[in-house]
Amino acid sequence: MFTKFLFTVVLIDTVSRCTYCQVEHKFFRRDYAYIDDTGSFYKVHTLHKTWEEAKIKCELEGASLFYPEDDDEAAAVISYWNVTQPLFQWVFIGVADWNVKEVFETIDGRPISNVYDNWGYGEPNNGGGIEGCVILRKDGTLNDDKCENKYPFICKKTLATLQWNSQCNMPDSDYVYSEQHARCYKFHLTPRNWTDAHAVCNAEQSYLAVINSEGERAHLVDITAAAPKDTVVGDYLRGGVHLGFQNKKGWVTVKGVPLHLSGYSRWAYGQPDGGGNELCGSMFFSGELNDIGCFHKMFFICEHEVQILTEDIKYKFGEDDKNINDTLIKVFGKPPGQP
Ligand SMILES: [Ca+2]
Ligand SMILES: [Ca+2]
Ligand SMILES: [Ca+2]
Repeated sequence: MFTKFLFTVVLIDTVSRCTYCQVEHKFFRRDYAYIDDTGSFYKVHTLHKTWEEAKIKCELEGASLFYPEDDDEAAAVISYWNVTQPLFQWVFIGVADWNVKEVFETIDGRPISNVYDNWGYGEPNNGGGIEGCVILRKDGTLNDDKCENKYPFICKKTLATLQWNSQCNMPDSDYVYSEQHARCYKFHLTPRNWTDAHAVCNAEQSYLAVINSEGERAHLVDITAAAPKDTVVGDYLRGGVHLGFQNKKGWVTVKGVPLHLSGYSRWAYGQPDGGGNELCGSMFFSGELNDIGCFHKMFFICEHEVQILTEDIKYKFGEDDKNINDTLIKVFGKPPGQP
């Protein structure tokens, strides 16, 4: 009950006072909740994933796969999970024998005996000889399970490690604000295929960049020219970057706008030339557009629209204050603002 009260206090505080949020407002992302008792943010992921996929997903969100430090954190997080996803019986946690077989360590290399290690009866049993990843059951006990099974999971970010990018109003300090375009961009130097690039931008609360004007094209060309691309070795397609448009019975941006209505649609000479084989969008380093096979690994740029947090809260809880209040009552069991 005490924990529920603190959730409520933090959210109301955020709604009433926060404009461009800073660390002191205890805000990480709109999809993460802050638990005061543990000094950390958590998100219960509902899409089931393998242990490795879960670990990567948390990292893409700027967090890490949760594991309990101690009894108190296990209790606080299970209580939160009971409120938000009461049907989930267990979640993957950031503990596995990823280093030495049957020696369980956290994802940051700590022996499990140094953190929460309340194994269930008879566990870990390495069932079938293939159990190397740990799940936390709703009763608070641990079990080693198959890493390839797909389960829900929880990501965690500690307040102590939160660094706020105040210009972009987001926690990722790699995004750079452009005053002219009133938004932020991040040039990704890890080449990915178009679909993965799209997913990475989404995990960063952004989208694969869409050029909406000649000025924005010039800006993306400048960002691309400045990025230390030559240091990146490996097997990927050089000379262009993935952008947020694709051919879905016609070229359309990831914002759902036909490309020719988006404000910029200058194809490079002879492009598009791929027909059904090149269904994804990119630009050459010059800024002219090129259709490309979606499987090609390339650099890419994410675009982030700067929003104030009250908008974020509305996005999460509904359009008006009444919806926000109703949702808080439903989740936390008492009307906000009442003692
Ligand atoms: Ca087991
Ligand atoms: Ca844009
Ligand atoms: Ca092409």
